[in-house]
Amino acid sequence: MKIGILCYPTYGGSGIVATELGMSLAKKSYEVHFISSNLPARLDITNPNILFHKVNVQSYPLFQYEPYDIALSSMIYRVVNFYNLDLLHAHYAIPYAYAAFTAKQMLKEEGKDLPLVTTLHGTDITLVGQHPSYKHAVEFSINQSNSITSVSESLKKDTLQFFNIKKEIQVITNFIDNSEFNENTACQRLQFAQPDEKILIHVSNLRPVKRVQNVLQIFKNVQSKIKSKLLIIGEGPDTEIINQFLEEHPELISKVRLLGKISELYSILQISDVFLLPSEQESFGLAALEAMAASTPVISSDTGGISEVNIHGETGFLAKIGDVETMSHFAVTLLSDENLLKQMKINAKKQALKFDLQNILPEYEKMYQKTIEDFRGEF
Ligand code: GMT
Repeated sequence: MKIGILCYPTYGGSGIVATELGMSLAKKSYEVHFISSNLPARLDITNPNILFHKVNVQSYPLFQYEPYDIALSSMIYRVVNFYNLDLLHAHYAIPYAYAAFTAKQMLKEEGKDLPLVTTLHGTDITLVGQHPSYKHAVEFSINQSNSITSVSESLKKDTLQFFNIKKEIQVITNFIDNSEFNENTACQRLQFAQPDEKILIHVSNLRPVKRVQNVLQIFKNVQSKIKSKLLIIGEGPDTEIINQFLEEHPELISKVRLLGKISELYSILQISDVFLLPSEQESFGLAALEAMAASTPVISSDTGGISEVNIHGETGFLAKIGDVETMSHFAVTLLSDENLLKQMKINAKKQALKFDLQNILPEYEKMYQKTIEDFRGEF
């Protein structure tokens, strides 16, 4: 089967899911074509079944904004024509599902067509997709998809509530390859903390929706009771909030380390004691699942689909969005009780195994097969 994957190349969750999915399919001999503005961050291009097609946006002095969506649909059209793809899979409705629909219209003019799968990832529905500037186009392109998948029950519910969707939405959750985590992949704990210190960690693209200020406040409370370090991995618009916080609290400068975008994410998660995810919104929380796969319990806000992954009192704790005091209390409780911490680490790993790639990949494969069969049956 030849699949075209349309996704963001950056470190956001939708791009990561799309990339990991495509790479896993390629290992099973699918021919996978990535179409994106840049090489996706985690894409291993050395697999001969993976091809990458860069969308080239041609600038012109007249253009106030670069017409990425037009260049994208032209590239989709070309790739489908050149390689005879069987199916397109758009990750994130804006602009991928919309551009795929346009490409399909162009192909139809030549008597060609192929089915489109759209996976809804979160902010395309809960945040940006609801803006009046995008809402109608998002709703339209979702409805034009042959199959729609959502990464959690919660996101499915939100989609049906916010949009007039005429098709069934299938939930296929985020997944993790647990085989990438073992004792040999962990880095040296001493690189980041003294033996008597605990490690708190936050990983995100530091957008406002991640509420990094809450991460810092929680850490400030925790470190006043428990010797600890905070590691922050990622880059984004709210990096300055961290610098400002450290300016206001210089005593914490030596305790907080901002590591930026790094490729050793999994090895650092493995030496961490607790993962903080106080997001405003999280359709699933792939970052929490990655932490759990590294046996790291999660303290998160109770929003969106996080409670489908992080089980309160078992794999970590959940509290209301912005309830820094309760989250700090949970962190102190967990980090000061070695037995509880040990048990939650075991539980977190068990939970991550439920979302293992081996369980979720067949769901995607079955959905592709059915989508193609239904599509061909219509002709
Ligand atoms: O979380 C982000 O800011 C990135 C965003 C994306 O679409 O790139 O992630 C969303 O998709 C992930 C993969 O499906 C989910 O695990 C994240 O929960 C979701 N983020 C939000 O809903 C805020």
